[in-house]
Amino acid sequence: MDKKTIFSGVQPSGILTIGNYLGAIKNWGAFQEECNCIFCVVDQHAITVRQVPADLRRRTYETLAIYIACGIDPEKSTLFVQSHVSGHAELAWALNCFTMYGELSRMTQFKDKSKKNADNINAGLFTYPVLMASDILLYQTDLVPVGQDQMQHIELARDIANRFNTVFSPTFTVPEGFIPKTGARVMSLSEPTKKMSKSDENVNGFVSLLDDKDTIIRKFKRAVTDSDTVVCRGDEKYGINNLMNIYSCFTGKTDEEIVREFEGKGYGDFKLAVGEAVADGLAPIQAEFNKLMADKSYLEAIMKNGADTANRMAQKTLSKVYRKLGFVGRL
Ligand code: AQP
Repeated sequence: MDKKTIFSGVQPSGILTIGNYLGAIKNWGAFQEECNCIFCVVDQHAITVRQVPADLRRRTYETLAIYIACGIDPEKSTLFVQSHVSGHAELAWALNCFTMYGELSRMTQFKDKSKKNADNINAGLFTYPVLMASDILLYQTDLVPVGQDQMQHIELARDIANRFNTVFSPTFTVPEGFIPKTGARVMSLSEPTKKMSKSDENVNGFVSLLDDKDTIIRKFKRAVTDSDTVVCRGDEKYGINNLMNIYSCFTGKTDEEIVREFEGKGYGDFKLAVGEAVADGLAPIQAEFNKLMADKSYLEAIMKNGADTANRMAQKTLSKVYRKLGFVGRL
């Protein structure tokens, strides 16, 4: 049987958070042995929001180093930078013509980001899901491991693929989303009804994968909770529910075990324990990250090899699409 193809990516729009880690990257490694894995640093998505060019460049390297530090093996997976493979933008143009204005208007992320960036509601922000569909469909992807917030975009990618396949003939594999059981939606520490985001202006809302131990513990100590004192889940206990999810992801403990562990103790003890578990969990990733960042030429060799491999796969799909659309092939 053919190996399944897995595709996913993260925008280098900030330093990656434990949300990006638990919702996405942490789950990618498990596919490497059995599947054809393609992981991309999606820099073209990042410019839908204004970026400082030097920061974007640095974060592109950092994001690639984080992928590897989190266990993605460049010998087993294809790792590359989106803007190095022109097929993403090219397919996006074609797929724009198979995506409806109404569909894009319903995207929750577009609505949220339009509110956050009211002075820059550009067309790229609106058509972002089409570029994402292109990322996925270009590689005939079977499975896309992402956090909960991206499921709406995956649904749209499926609709676009089905539409194109129906208008012409089967061209694209129709992808499925893969959401982890825990960690699919890590919430902000300062506003626990809102998802944790790397571009949050409030740095206390997120824990970055590169935060040092003191910073991590301080951020958890300040985490917004409720006025109850018992460590257990509750419908309105958004902050504690979130901390229990994070603690469970980093320690592997069940809810029952967590409740038992903190019986008779207060929120203060719990927050400290969560901070310590996260800091300990991130320490080996940070050590590996620092080593990788000291060897830029190694990262560049991975980017180059990855782009060559990805480009070969991308061109196959793109030429199929162009032929079906009726474009005269380049002579
Ligand atoms: N809070 C989260 N909990 C679980 N998963 C999350 N992801 C993002 N936030 C959480 C998952 O991380 C992957 C990469 O996301 P992205 O960078 O492509 O875009 P995003 O979803 O918009 O992530 P951010 O951190 O919120 O970025 P900014 O601030 O730039 O918009 C995806 O799989 C996503 O589901």
